[in-house]
Amino acid sequence: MQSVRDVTFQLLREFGLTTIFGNVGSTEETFLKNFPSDFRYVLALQEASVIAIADGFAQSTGRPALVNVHTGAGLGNAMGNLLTASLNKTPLIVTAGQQTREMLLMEPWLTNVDATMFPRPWVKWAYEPVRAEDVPAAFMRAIATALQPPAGPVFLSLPLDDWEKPCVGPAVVRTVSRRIGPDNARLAEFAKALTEASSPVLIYGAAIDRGKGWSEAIALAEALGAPVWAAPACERAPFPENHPLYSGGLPFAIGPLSKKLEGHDVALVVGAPVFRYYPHVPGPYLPEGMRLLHISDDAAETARAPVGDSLLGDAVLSLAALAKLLGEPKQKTDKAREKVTHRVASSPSNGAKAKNDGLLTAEQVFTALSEIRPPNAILVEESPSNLADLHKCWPITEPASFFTFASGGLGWSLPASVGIALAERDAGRDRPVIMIIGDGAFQYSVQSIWTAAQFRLPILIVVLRNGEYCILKSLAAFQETPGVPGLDLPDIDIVSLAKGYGCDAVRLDDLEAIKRAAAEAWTKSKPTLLEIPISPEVPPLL
Ligand SMILES: Cc1ncc(C[n+]2csc(CCOP(=O)(O)OP(=O)(O)O)c2C)c(N)n1
Ligand SMILES: [Mg+2]
Repeated sequence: MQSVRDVTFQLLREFGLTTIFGNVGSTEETFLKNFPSDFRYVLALQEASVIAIADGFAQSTGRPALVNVHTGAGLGNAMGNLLTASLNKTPLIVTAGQQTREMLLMEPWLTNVDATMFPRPWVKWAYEPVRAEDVPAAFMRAIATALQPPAGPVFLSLPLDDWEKPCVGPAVVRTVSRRIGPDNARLAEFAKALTEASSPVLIYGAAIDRGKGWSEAIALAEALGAPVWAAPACERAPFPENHPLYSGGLPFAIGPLSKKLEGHDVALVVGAPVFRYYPHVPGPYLPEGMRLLHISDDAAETARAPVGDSLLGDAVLSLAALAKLLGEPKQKTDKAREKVTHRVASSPSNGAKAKNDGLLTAEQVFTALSEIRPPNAILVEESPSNLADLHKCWPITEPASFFTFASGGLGWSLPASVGIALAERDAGRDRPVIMIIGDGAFQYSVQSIWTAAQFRLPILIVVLRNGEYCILKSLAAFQETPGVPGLDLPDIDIVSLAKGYGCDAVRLDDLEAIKRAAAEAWTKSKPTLLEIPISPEVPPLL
């Protein structure tokens, strides 16, 4: 007779879930016992890193990823990045060990009390099997749930004494659809509204890049001749940023966003929330007289939109179907193109430093790095106060080349870059990965660079050291809250931290040296960190 472990591992093989991202404890050792040689264990030293490495890996492979953390405490450490994975719509099968069933009633050490409540509301489904022999089928249901739209994390709590129990195999293997087709009648209404619009505008979201839909997104934009904005705080780039119809990223505040859409009568949002706002800047949601159409496969997202009419459906299927309904490109292409606000081309770096304090600015650093970046480089970002400069200096021109977090919770991007680099290597693509991060953000999941070093991943990590939580100073000015403590970060030796975890690391304040070090980083078989002191100047928030 097979064991629960045998049947479960066989099911995992069927789904290619042979990499387990984890941090182990006694409640997980029974699951990992005699770890099969065709499986790979990716150890991260803290669970925030475990989840985000898995998230980056899943996004990069386009497939679900399997996570194993240590009962309640490990899940607790994982929660911030679990929230982010949920908003990123990443299918993660998150598992944690549970104490022995026989002792659960009296709650010994390591009991995950109310295990299925703990990860909510950031998982689509949480379950602790009622019987040991239900474990394999629970995995099957977890995989199906994580993959079905909207994709997202699920959680299984697995008592440590289940794995040796007898189990009848093999587990039933099922497949599920990952895309919901749009309703044709509703789609025809949307197409009519777009055709009749005198000046339509498109707002594209991360679901387009997740669904590998750049060509469909371009085809619709060109068929309409409409300008394209990236949705506010978009976690992936949905459209080539060097395309003549690209207008930039929308601001994440109510009033300023609606101002940007002025002059248009119909807006179509595809694959993003309406809208991802952050600071409260009052104003109308939309300019006077505008009709908003919204396409998403997430019914919660379409339900909570404050304005507009929605269509439930996969972003890319809907784009393709709409382009078909619209037919040949319209004459107004040229007119619409004239309206597109072309972004300022970044000026080449000249080696000069900012005048005021002798330190480089983030913009100078980004411009210099952009000059030497390979065209297929992947940019992973978590640099709050410098994001606008980064987008300006570093247009994304290829799909799946920009990743950041959909949540606002720091500590995701550094470990995510590790998962992305691992997936790149697995796939034999080996696209160079550059990770740009603030000195504050770097600290949240810093342990993940050890995993990068252990797996010999040649990630270039650029830490912009302004010695502060700059964006929070901008917010304090914006919110008129002077005197907030805890916004300065003196005395952190980032180079030593990186070396301590096994990375190459150096502090540089000269643009030519930065370019040389960056170009060299991608030729190595280990991560390289550049600590770059930058001006602590605090820019306005919006
Ligand atoms: C988990 C988490 N804790 C705290 C915050 C609040 N927060 C937002 S931005 C920020 C500072 C980021 O500092 P840094 O990375 O140095 O970037 P800078 O603003 O200096 O560019 C903090 C602490 C957060 N977003 N997420
Ligand atoms: Mg900082």
